[in-house]
Amino acid sequence: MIKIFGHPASTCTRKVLMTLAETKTPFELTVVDFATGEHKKQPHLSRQPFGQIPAIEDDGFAFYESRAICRYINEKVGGSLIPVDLKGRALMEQWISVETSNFTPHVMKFIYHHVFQRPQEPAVLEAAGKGLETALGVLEAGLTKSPFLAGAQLSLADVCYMPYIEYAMATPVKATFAKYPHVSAWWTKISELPSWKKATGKA
Ligand SMILES: N[C@@H](CCC(=O)N[C@@H](CS)C(=O)NCC(=O)O)C(=O)O
Repeated sequence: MIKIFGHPASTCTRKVLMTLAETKTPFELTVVDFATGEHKKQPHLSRQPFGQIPAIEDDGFAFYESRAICRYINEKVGGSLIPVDLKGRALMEQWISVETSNFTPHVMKFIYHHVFQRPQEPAVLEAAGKGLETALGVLEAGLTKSPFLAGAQLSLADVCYMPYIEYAMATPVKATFAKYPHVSAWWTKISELPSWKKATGKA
């Protein structure tokens, strides 16, 4: 049985929970208690040396990094979240890199400020707002070409954005997302998936 060490409210854990739900993979979640700083102490530091979540252990094989964990799970169980064709895989990797480098650092500023009680300076939010608009414009253009980021089917590219958008929708940047019709339609479609409801504890 795959063991995940994480927290159900954590964005990075949710990518993994979504991958597990979508691939119908059995797992056991061990909650790492952020409130008591469990992530910064042993034994968690042996699982994740940066003191972050999530981490995984599968039959004695242990590693960390949410996106690597998602790829591993999908490949291990023969899931459909990694395109089989070379071009589809290239697009998936492109969009995951955009998420990591150009989307998440900006959207997280709003999530910290409005959801996780970590106030950000106005100048930081202003810069993040500009970066987010640029990223959303690029996503909008991509989603005019295909229903999902890497083509005709849901892939890990879509999964990697989901936890951040879920929280962003509870902040004032919901209005920014609404300016991008293809992004909005894509979010409506993927956030209604039963697997996402399961991953976020709504079902
Ligand atoms: N690159 C890592 C980032 C993990 C990460 O930032 N996790 C957050 C929770 S979503 C965390 O543990 N934050 C606590 C900290 O950084 O001290 C991954 O994708 O797994």
